[in-house]
Amino acid sequence: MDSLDPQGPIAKDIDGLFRLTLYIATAIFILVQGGLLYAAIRYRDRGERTPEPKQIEGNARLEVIWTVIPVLILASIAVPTVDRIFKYTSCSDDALHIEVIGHQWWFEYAYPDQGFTTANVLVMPTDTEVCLDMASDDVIHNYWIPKLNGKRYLVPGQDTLLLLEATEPGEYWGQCGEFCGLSHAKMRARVIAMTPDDYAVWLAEQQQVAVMPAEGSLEQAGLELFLGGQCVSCHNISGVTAGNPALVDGAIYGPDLTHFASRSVFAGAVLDLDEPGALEDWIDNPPLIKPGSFMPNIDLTQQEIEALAAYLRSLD
Ligand code: HEC
Ligand SMILES: [Cu+2]
Repeated sequence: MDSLDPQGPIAKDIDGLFRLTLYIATAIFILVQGGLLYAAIRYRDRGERTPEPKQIEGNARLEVIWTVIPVLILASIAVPTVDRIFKYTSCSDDALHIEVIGHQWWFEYAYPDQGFTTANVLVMPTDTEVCLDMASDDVIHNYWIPKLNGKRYLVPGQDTLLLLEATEPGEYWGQCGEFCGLSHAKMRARVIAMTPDDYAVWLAEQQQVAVMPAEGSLEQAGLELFLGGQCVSCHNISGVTAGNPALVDGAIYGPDLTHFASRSVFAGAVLDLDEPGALEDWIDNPPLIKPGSFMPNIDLTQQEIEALAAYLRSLD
């Protein structure tokens, strides 16, 4: 998460603005401090030998000069800044649209043209302008992927947008940039940029319904627990659950789990799916891992947890 290591054209453009300002400020610093040092040494008090300085009162030409120069300096920063502000507050017509919905404490991503929803990991193609249509389901959040662009607020009742573009395939880390409650620090984001070909494969996979476990397997037992218990009232699994809680107005719901195991990280991108026991610990007691989590501790037995985890791991 390093905004001084910009990746992609938007972040590099903004970084150019930062550097322009930094260079101008550095030049002014050297000039002003140099002048100050020069005056302090050249005109220091030499006791008896100090000549009486020339007394000056008012100088119209000097005053015009030291007003005009700062105006020009500020204008040289303001003009490109205002230009970028407008440039990055609207998307071009052929941009790829992805919706970002902020929740306490995870980011949901909807791909409206393909009709599926995912969470925590935003997948996008490289060399494509991606337009994030952002909203919040509860309080104010802030979407920030430092290597790809600056921050932008997610505000309840308001639509905001943020542009992302990556040139290199890879992982880019992010973090909610606005204090949003107890587990704000554990509300992270992961962006994965793929080549357009890989992205097309990923899209096709995400549009499939969930795989069904084999009859009599541990995964099958997990699926039954999932459908028979509370899980189903908050999570959608396409092809498995009857309704999608995200579509019920005002409902508290969790991430779509249809392709849960295709994501490297979960629970607000703070837990690693490859980490042994991480998923089991999460199912066992979510508020212990993320204070205040809206996924409750359901008091499951170790056996139930293992079956549920096995089932969730099969959802790739
Ligand atoms: C009251 C609603 C609710 C219930 C019931 C519930 N969950 Fe959740 N679940 C959530 C919320 C909210 C999150 C997101 C928590 C966070 O990241 O802060 C979540 C996150 C998860 C995640 C992580 C998903 C991801 O991609 O980040 C898994 C896995 C999960 N739940 C499984 C289950 C299982 C299994 C059950 C049943 C034993 C269950 N949940 C019951 C609300 C619920
Ligand atoms: Cu937040």
